[in-house]
Amino acid sequence: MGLSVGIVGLPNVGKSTTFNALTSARNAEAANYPFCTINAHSALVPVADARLGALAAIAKPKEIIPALVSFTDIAGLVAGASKGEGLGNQFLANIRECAAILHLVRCFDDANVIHVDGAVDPARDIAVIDTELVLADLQSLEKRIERLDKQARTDKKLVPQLELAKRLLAHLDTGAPASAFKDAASAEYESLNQEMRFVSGKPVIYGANVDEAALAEDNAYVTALREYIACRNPQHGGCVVEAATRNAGDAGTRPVVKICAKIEEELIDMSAAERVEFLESLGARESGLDQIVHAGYAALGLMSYFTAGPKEVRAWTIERGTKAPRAAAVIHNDFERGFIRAEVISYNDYIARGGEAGARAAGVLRTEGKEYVVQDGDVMHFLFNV
Ligand SMILES: Nc1nc2c(ncn2[C@@H]2O[C@H](COP(=O)(O)OP(=O)(O)OP(=O)(O)O)[C@@H](O)[C@H]2O)c(=O)[nH]1
Ligand SMILES: [Mg+2]
Repeated sequence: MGLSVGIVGLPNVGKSTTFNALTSARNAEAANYPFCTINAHSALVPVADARLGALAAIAKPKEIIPALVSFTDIAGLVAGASKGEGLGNQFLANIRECAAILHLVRCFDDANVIHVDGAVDPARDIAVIDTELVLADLQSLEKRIERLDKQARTDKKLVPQLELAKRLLAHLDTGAPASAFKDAASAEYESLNQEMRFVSGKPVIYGANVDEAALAEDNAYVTALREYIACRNPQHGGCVVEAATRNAGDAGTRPVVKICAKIEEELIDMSAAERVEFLESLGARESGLDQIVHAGYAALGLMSYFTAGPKEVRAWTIERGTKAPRAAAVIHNDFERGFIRAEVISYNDYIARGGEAGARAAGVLRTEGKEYVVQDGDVMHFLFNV
């Protein structure tokens, strides 16, 4: 498990530039013409977590292994992409594989950078992409319903799923994303989504790609983007979802992260600390990457626990609410199967007591069983049978 983020948006809005900046490697060609990215490029990015350094100062491990987030630079979409316009449908498979979407929106002026629709207009641009994602899901769902319809005639167990699929089809038909579907939390939806991987069902983080000046203070484009997302600007058909029927994760609650891709790309050769300092001098609170990773963790309900010893100090990513045996499976499947118990020290106790021995002596090392819900920052040691 872990966080995988696909960077989605219109052509030429700065997706590859952002990808390069995020992954600190120029492995995606960034160039000033639309459709410069044809194949998806992916890269793993370590998640900055100051707690790892603090744990390592005590455990003195040979290695520090951070959690990793994978980013995928996806080809630009245009209106009609779901029907084969532009680079057409090939983008879909790349989006399906990702857990979350970073929807990058152009929020900068630059006469030298072509906009596929002639002018910068965040609300219109977002609507184009969102519509394509919904249309793509509509198409694949229609086909699935045809098959389900036939199967359900002989296998009555499939009837609830067929009914849910039909309700979802009607919902998508209004232009609303699958993430705003009112039954999105049901078991039938989960199972259908596991198979179909609805592209409009994924959590979205909006990345406003701005110029330097707008890092400190929103420019008019960022304001327009925020208004559109808050659904105060129905001019572009944005208010497809009634406020009362919104679920967490849909348009009303999607986070906005401001990044200046071009600057961050220029900072690639700086150390992480120098980069943050430079960005702070421009009025940004954290680097674009850190903001995106944090927003992604929050959107997907992810958190980290740690293992700490002389060999390594390592962060492991799990969903909030995960019980100890499942959390152990992230390290190794055998750990879940043969789970006996876990020794747990909360992060603050580990630091305050100077490590495991101190925590044990102070009585703050706890023994927890199968029902223990792992907490963010827990330092875990699993005992298991093979
Ligand atoms: N002024 C300015 N230019 C930018 C910024 N971000 C990207 N650009 C430029 O915009 C052009 C397109 O950037 P890319 O990163 O290739 O865009 P893309 O979204 O990957 O485009 P496709 O792959 O064609 O979909 C390049 O010339 C970038 O240098 C920015 O924040 N400010
Ligand atoms: Mg590109």
